[in-house]
Amino acid sequence: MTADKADPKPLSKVEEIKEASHYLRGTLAASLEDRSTGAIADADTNISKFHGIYQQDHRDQRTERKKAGLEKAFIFMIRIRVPGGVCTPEQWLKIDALADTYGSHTLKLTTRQAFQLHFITKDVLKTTMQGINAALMDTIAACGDVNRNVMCNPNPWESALHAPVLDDARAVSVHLTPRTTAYHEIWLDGEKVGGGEEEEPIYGKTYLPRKFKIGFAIPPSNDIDVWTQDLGFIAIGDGDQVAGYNVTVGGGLGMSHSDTKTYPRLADMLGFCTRDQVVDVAEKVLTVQRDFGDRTNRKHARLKYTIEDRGIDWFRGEVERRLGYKLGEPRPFRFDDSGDRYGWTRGTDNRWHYGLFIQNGRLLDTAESPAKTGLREIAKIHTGDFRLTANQNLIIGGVTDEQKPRIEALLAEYKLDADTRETGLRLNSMACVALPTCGLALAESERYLPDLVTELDRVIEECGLRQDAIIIRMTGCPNGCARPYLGEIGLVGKAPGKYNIYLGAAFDGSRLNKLFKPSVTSDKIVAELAPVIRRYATEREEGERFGDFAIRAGFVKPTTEGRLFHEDIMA
Ligand code: SRM
Ligand code: SF4
Repeated sequence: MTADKADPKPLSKVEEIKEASHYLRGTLAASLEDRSTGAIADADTNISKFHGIYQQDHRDQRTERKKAGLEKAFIFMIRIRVPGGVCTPEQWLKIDALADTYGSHTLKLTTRQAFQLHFITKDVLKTTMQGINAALMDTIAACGDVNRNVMCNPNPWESALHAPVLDDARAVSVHLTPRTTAYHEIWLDGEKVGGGEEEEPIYGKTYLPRKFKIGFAIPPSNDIDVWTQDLGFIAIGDGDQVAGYNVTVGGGLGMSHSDTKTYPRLADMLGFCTRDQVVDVAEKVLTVQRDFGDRTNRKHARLKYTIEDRGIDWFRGEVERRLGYKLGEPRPFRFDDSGDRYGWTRGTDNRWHYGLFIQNGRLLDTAESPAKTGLREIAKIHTGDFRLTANQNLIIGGVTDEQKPRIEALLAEYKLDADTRETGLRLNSMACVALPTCGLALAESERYLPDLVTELDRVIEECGLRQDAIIIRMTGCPNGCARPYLGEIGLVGKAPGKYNIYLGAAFDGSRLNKLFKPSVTSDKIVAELAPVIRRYATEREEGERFGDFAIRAGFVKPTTEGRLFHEDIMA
């Protein structure tokens, strides 16, 4: 399963590490035992990702520790898979307790509907993993060159469609979960399976060339940003039944500032499949990428490059050959937006659902809002479910008429009803983690965006745009974790205190934005954006979105293709 048999280039280093790892064992078990350092062995840092664990270090302490001759302050981030973002109140309580006992007393709700625990040290890594298992959750394949957490629109207002689509998302997730028993062996003291003889029927020994992402969208909501997924399924409803899915392939956002061959790309339409074909289609799309993805260059290894290089017609042909049947013609659908709905909505199942704004998905207790404690109190009495959204927010799902007043009282007591107070800009803001934990961050993101929004809100209020939803997204580097290239305003870190500003993405996630101003220092961002906001307030047409206006008014040129060329996005 090499990238291309005719390709003379050597395989990337990570390919060797995977091959030698005996189905993801590596020397992880020994690394955990080694008390001489807070780190694990270098090669194991690649393998641990497949187990949902990233080795990081506290970046705020780097310089100080270096001066003092100390090793870095090593910490681990654990990503907990939540297929479709749905978990039970019992699971919530257990994960919440783990964050307090072993983590940083915060929970991070991610842009892919998963939980992250930060600041876990090596000595308690295994205990924390066992705690996650006790919550009947796992972290396998939350990271690494495998299929990641499968996303699904948490759509509470069309519950008739949500239930079957969530079932399909879960079925795909289960089918594409690695079969290796290394996970159980290492973290749960499970029985050792001799010599790595087991098989990975779908992945093989070296898994995929790179990460692989799948999402299920339920129109009219495109909250999972289906066009950014390696593989997307757009549910096509037929009354209260799911007729099947339009299938999209080849989305992805990561790029590097320095590498002109990298770029964000929106997916192509592949065809239509029925519900009973969905798992098969997912497997075949994934195996084509397994066999043809570039294993020599990790910056060119995502499915988007395979499709860009070989063409969508070739790709469809290869998938259909493996399926043994042809995909159908895509069916009509419409997306209205890619954001979340806040407050109470009543589903078709007559249950109530509350959409809750959690700034940048960081759940913690602050003096103004003891949000983490508040949600714990809600979880103690809640009989429905929790649904993590793809915009780092949360839905308290399936609330009965009887319970609604109790939950309402807790929302007010713990000031969890921020959606009633904040501007449309803040409610549509999203930032990646970045500093101090992310090893790739070039600039602040999660710790900075809330303050920037406060500054921008002054202009927003002055222009009478308080209620207007404008999507603003920030990341600390160009990898795109908060999907900034789909922000009507996108800010991407270039260096400490410096950001590229992008404008012009579509509100429904169907068009990438374009570079507006390169390398703007933090103190100049508001001055650059204020004139655009002011003109939008006075010159917009009826119902015109900010991203569309930015193009019509000539601030940026439209992107006519799903793919962006490096010169469109880089200075
Ligand atoms: Fe991401 C790497 C955080 C969603 C593209 N991402 C990272 C790492 C693990 C840094 C690292 O490799 O050392 C970050 C950990 C930071 C920390 O301290 O927690 C990180 N990514 C995140 C999260 C937590 C951002 C958030 O604030 O919510 C999201 C976790 C999702 C999850 O639950 O699985 C997250 N990352 C995304 C997305 C958005 C999405 O998937 O919808 C993208 C863009 C879509 C895509 O994949 O193209 C994304 N992350 C990347 C990339 C660039 C990949 C590429 O193809 O170039 C990297 C770097 C890499 O893989 O080399 C990366
Ligand atoms: Fe880290 Fe960059 Fe992802 Fe932000 S976008 S979390 S800085 S890798």
